[in-house]
Amino acid sequence: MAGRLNAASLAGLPADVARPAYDRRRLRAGIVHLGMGAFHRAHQAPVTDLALAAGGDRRWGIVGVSLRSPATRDALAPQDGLYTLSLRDADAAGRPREALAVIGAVRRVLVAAEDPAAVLAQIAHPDTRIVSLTVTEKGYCHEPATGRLRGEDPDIIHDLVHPDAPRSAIGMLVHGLRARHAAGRGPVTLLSCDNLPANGDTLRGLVLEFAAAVAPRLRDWIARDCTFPNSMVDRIVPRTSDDDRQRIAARLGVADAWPVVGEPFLEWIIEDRFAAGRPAWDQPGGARFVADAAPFERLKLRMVNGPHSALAYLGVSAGFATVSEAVADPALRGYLDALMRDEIAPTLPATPGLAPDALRARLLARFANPALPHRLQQIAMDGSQKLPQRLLDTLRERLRAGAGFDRLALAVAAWLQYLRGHDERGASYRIEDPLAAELCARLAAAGEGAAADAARARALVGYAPVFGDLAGHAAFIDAVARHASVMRRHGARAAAREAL
Ligand code: CS2
Repeated sequence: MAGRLNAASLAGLPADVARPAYDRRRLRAGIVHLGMGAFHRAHQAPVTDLALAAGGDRRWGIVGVSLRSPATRDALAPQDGLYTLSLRDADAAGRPREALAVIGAVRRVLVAAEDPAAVLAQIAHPDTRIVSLTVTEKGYCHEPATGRLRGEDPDIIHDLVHPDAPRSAIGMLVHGLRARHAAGRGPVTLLSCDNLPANGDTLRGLVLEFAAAVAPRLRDWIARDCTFPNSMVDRIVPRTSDDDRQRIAARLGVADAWPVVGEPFLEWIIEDRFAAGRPAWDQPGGARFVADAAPFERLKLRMVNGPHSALAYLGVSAGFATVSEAVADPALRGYLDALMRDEIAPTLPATPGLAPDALRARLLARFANPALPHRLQQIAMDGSQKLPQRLLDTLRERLRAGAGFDRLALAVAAWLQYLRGHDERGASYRIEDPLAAELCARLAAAGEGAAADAARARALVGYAPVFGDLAGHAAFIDAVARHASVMRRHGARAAAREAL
């Protein structure tokens, strides 16, 4: 490919590729975003593009921050921050189709590991009004079961004594706000866009806990003047593959080193509590501002992410690679539908305008999207950080109501099997999880084989950082052990059929 996507090649792109409908040169940098992964670039950045195109308010360009890797910066710098968003699904005949749009909202990308001072200065910059985050669940350095800061986290310990070179997102935020406060600049909004329960409140708790250890006056300023709206984010965004790069370059006629690929579906619900203004993100196809995001976020975590994780663990065990392959299996699909219908949906508030049956059908259709190879292993990673809000809160609510929880227990049993590190056919894989070492050591101590099913279930559920107060729940542990035994002997699909 001869050319490269950048400001100069933009005008020559094919007519069916959408592009920024505003003058990028006049953009100020009102948003600092920590975590420049594919999700941000396929979700908040395109919605910011809609807002920029809709009005004359040029304050809302994005300065992205990668905490560690320079890869995104290296890909986007030669492209003037431009990249392609590809939205893929299938037409009525099942043929893949793809809509391309070049996104212009990202001004530039900083790499914190190379130059932390530049990030702190950007947070303190007078133009900055919003600092948003997609750093994944584990990026909050909190204990999943309680939401409290993990004081023993090496990055947190480091950041308390190295205020000029923080490594963690929390350290970066607090030391950036310290510089901002010291310079007498106004407050900002801190906007979490990760799949955590009450993500804004959770972030606020962690930031204040860390700030209190830095300086009580700083803590008080943040608590009084900065805001932390809760938000719900939803769009399926698999990791970009080299196939994606090649296909997209062929359509653009120039190379794009890092396009992002997602489904057309998008939801973003944000509490309208901003300390220093916000973009008009509420464009058609964009975000919705609400007073209370809690019902939306509960619905999303339980009904989208819960089944996603359940399918990931069962699907990997059964030897499937992608979500669409796994959900095409009648046993897994039937189980997922029953899990949603009988055990998850009853814990949720009614959604105005969307019947529970329609919600389930929509979700299964999103998972079945044949044009979007979404690897199960991507979802399976970091289970210790995901299960509490995706499956265990639902389970607690079922227990409180004296209602059945057998299918939720199968999802936990599937995680237990997953943690063996190999599937039913013996193919092994790496377990990516910040708590993998502790979890695997506990399970290894419990043994393997027929006699160990109950001990392994007890060892897993007894792990308080993930399971909290569920640790001693005998009926739950029995159910997990029973399903794990079926999975071990007859496989994930048999276990799914039995749970129907
Ligand atoms: C997925 C989510 O990777 C995962 O754990 O469950 O990223 C999921 O695709 C999104 O939350 C959908 O909005």
